[in-house]
Amino acid sequence: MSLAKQIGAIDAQGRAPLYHRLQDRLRGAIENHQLKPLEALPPERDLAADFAVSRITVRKALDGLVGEGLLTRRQGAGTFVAGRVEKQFAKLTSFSEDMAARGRVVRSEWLTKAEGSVTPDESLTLGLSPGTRVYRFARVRYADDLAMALEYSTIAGYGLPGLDAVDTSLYAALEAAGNRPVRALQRLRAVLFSAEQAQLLGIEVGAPGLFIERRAFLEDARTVEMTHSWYRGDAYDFVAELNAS
Ligand code: 16G
Repeated sequence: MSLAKQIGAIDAQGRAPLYHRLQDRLRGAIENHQLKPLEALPPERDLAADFAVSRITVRKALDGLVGEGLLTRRQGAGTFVAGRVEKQFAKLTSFSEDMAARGRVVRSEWLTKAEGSVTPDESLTLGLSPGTRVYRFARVRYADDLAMALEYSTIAGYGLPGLDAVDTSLYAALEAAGNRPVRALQRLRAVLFSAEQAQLLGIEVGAPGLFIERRAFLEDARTVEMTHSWYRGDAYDFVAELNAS
């Protein structure tokens, strides 16, 4: 069955531009699960024929939904309904592991990859003496082609053999160096994205997000990592199991 038959044609009376009306129709179908998480959309030319619009109109509607985080594009595979990520809040996992577990392709855009001396703030958090060497990593983190989070990490100098040890995964590099954290403290709060952050994530200024601070420790209780993460609010559900005692 054609998608237009399944979810309804574009609102013919609407005054909004055509691509907007198509975007609204598809958004509605995603929200009421007529289009299910991870389901593939038909190719753009089929959608154009099906909804009797141009391919440019389809492209603009899909671009809008990719920007909203409701669709993702996978190179060579097409366009899919995004699955919100459910993240176990009580598990000490890495972004790369979380995404790989969902079959999503991880990539990072580097903003900073630098070596330096600990700042007074970092020295208090990491418990390092002034002047100690640290590594700083700032990244925009992507799953498939969707920007999911901004992360700013400071790693105690002893944790890594050097800057270049970190490729896509910080935790893989820490693990290879025998310094993967085994315990962490996290604090989370709701935020609205600033103009600069929104631009990096390709979302609207003032969109809701989750700010998470992580302090992670080694077996011997030394703090090895301090990370500030800003996760998109529309892409994540944090899930935790609670016990009565
Ligand atoms: C997660 C962690 C972050 C850690 C990163 C390592 C949260 C809120 N944050 O995003 O603290 O540095 O994973 O990921 O879970 P990587 O190994 O893929 O670089």
